[in-house]
Amino acid sequence: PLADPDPGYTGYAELVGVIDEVVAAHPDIAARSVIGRSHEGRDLLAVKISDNVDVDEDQPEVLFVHAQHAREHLTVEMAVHLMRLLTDGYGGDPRITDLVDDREIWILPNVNPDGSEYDMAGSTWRNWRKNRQPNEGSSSPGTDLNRNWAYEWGCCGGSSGNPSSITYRGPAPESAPEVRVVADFVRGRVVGGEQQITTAIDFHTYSELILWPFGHTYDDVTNGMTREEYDTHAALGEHMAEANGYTPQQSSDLYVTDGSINDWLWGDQRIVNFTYEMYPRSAAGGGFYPPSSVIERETARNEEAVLRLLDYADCPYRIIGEEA
Ligand code: 0X9
Ligand code: ZN
Repeated sequence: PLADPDPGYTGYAELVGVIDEVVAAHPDIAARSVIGRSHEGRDLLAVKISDNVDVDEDQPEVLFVHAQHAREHLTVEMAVHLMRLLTDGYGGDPRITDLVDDREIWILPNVNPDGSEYDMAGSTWRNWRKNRQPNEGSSSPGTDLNRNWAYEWGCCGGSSGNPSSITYRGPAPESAPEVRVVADFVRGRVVGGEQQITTAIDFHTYSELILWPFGHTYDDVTNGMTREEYDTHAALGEHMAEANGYTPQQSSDLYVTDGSINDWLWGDQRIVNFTYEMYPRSAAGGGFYPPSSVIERETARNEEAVLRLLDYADCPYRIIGEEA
């Protein structure tokens, strides 16, 4: 049986409090905005971290997405850790200072708050993955947000058309309000015809993996990805994995998925991007519910890997020796 909800994990109200505290303590480099609302009406928040935070400067932008899957609570802790690392480190740590000065960093600390709250609200964890949107003609609620993105949606046997499945793709791409809001946010970062976000990580648990697109096909080179583009993802994935000890691989090597954020961010928006599957490596380490005593260690573990991505965000292709 699953253990009781562990009060060491950050619920939605507490998360909003942490965000407000970070922004209040560092108003010159941290700002929050409401980018939309969840199905149940919770604010979907974005935290921007950069110097001159209230100005849209012409700097490479980096996106971090957390908690598409409700029960993967360690990913919310990862967002909290990154907010604190990048703000507390500013002015003292020269590497962090330079990256905050020269990048615009977007952290979406919980894109599925309805699901996370539901997962935490009982006397035991509920093992919930999807959002909490009702499904017409079914008593099973919820869409798997990471099967609802509008690139090759439902193409390839990597999602389910059955509302009771944990990988239900929804009735149409972007039918989940949470996906629509985040997709609109990302599309909104196209300025002067150019997508400002160059690189991204979508945080999940568990298995200790760094995954890159595509998930809908086993092929590495496709109509949507050249050899150079594939090699860039692989090299950057391996460079980050060297720092955190995760296993780097193409996402379809895990299993085929369609409608994932990874495939959309690359296939539709040309953002070099990765899925991190955080701690633990296997179910024996606690699966989706490791004790909160591991939070500090397992979020700090990704600091160097994240800083490497921020570093390469000016031109990810330079990791394979290409200019553009
Ligand atoms: O199935 C998923 O959505 C992810 N695994 S999880 O256990 N966190 O649910 C893996 C997604 C990897 N595939 C792609 N990103 N395409
Ligand atoms: Zn997940």
